[in-house]
Amino acid sequence: MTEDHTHPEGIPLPADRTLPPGQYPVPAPPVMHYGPVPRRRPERWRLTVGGATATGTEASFDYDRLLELPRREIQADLHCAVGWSALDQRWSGIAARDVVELAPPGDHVLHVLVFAEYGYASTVRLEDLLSARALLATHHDGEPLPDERGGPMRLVLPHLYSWKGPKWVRGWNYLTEPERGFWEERGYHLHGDAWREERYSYQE
Ligand SMILES: Nc1nc2c(c(=O)[nH]1)N[C@H]1C(S)=C(S)[C@@H](COP(=O)(O)O)O[C@H]1N2
Ligand SMILES: [Mo]
Repeated sequence: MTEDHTHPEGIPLPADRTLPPGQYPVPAPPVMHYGPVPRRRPERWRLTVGGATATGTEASFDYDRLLELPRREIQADLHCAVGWSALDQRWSGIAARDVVELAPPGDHVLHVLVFAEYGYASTVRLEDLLSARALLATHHDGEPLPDERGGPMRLVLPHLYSWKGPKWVRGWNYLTEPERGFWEERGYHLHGDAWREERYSYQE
């Protein structure tokens, strides 16, 4: 399956690359999301971290505050659970774990519910949010994130299927019990590791 060059949108996979099981390579990631593209309102935008925080209070950051954090850049393949993978996407932004450090979780938190505009949300393990390559991206391929790609900020979690990374991200809540997000409620996997092919909830 990793060498499915027969898919109509597929391209040949370079010989030195591997993809997660059941994925086929595409030349570029198609814009894909549920619902409309939200209007950009940078002056009102905030990232809010709540739920079971260490302090018991919610923290909220405006865009300029977050941009004071060290900038990071990653190159990563984007794996959509419908089967396509787009190789070598370049993202830059800030590390999710730098924000976790500013607004840490309380005890017994193993998951977060990451939320975006219009009620989209995804369930993510705290350890995945803390991984070195988990990025709150503001730029894609050197350009500020276009609106349809999730501007001003989107979460990128390279080893998970891309539904786990909300575009138009607005924050997360720390959870002591896992709560299901938009796709997790609709039959998709709570963890969603692409390399383990954790697509569907029946595999849990
Ligand atoms: N807010 C929001 N983020 C989202 C989605 C969505 O519906 N809403 N879809 C996810 C899915 S399923 C995929 S494959 C990627 C697609 O990213 P792209 O449009 O940059 O290719 O966005 C993810 N993030
Ligand atoms: Mo997707």
